[in-house]
Amino acid sequence: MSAPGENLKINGERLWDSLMEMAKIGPGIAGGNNRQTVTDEDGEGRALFQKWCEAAGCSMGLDQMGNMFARREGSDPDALPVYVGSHLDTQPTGGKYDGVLGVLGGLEIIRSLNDLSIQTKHPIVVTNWTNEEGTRFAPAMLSSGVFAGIHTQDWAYDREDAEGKKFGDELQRIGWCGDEEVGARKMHAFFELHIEQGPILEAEGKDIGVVTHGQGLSWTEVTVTGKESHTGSTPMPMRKNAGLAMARILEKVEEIALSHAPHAVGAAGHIDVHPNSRNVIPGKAIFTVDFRSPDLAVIEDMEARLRTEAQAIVDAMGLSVAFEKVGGFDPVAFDENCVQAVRNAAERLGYSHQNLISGAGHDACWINRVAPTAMVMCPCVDGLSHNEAEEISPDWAAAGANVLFHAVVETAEIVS
Ligand code: HGY
Ligand code: MN
Ligand code: MN
Repeated sequence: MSAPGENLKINGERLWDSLMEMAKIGPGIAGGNNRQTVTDEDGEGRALFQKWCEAAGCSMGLDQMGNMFARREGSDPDALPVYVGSHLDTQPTGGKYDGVLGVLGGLEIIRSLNDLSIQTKHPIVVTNWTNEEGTRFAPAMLSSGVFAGIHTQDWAYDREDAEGKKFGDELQRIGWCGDEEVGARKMHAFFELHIEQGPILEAEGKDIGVVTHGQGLSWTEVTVTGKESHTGSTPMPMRKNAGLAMARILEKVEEIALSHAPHAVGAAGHIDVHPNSRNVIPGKAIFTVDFRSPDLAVIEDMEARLRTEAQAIVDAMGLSVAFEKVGGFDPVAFDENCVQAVRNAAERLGYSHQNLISGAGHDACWINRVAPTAMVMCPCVDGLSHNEAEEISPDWAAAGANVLFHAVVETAEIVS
């Protein structure tokens, strides 16, 4: 298989312009983005992506979870395509690059192949996976999860947001529910470019992360029930304060994660107290505990200790607690051949690089179940992400896209 020459590069300026153009859709309030899944803004971003893909000569497929597939033909139409992509949906206070760099980096590969009149044997398909973030509709990576056979489509359609709207209804409402059966597509390989969302590459002075593994994730929704009462006239010993119980449980979450230092992490990002009134003792607290580790046994230990410790806390306070596992996946080892294609590309192009375990979850973690998969990462400033101040440099974006370009083209096999 002929490897692409080291002077084969993408057009970094065009990629950067496209990133900035997409960032105008669903703007945040502090310079980032709020383009949450299956909102009208998501629909606008999809339309812009489709317009760009069609201008680059691609045909667009759309499945019943709204996953988008922009196809560039290869010399052998029967060869399984090489897929490349990520997600266009963002957190409510998201950055401009999380997910988007991987989708538009894939489009930039198509544009560059067109510029250079290069044909590959395998078709290349650029993908936008619906609802990677899992912030409006849990869990994260919902649609790549259906594609990989992890979730049923009916279960996914029934997921509800905080206003009780269903995922399937919202997908229909924005007009991006396709006809294709989800998961029917077969892949020769899948590659995803993503910002690191952590501090390691920048701290180590490396341009590229060769992602060998992804850490596992566990989301447990905890519901603590106490008793609403007056914050002024209820004597302290008589209170059944669900908010206080939650605070004590979250202290334990921190303790449990730190007991597995340095790799395990734990926190609650989603927290609701009811009735959330200034002068009512919370009668209910609902929060989602997010545990992660590269080691499955550690995740299982943290999940078990959460339940034991939380039960002991509420028992001592005369309250009650319920648990629901609302998301999770085991640690992931990516395909060695695909990982080597990423490493070869970084070396050929002369980029500093190191092996990396992904701290965040990605669609690639599920697609790795159904196709040979690997990821390319570039640094982000201060390792900051899921924050509107998320930032990368144009050089980092170009480096990541160039490595992605070479890994994809080497795997898709240049024929002319
Ligand atoms: O939660 C995650 O790791 C991803 O950013 N959705
Ligand atoms: Mn992401
Ligand atoms: Mn994210």
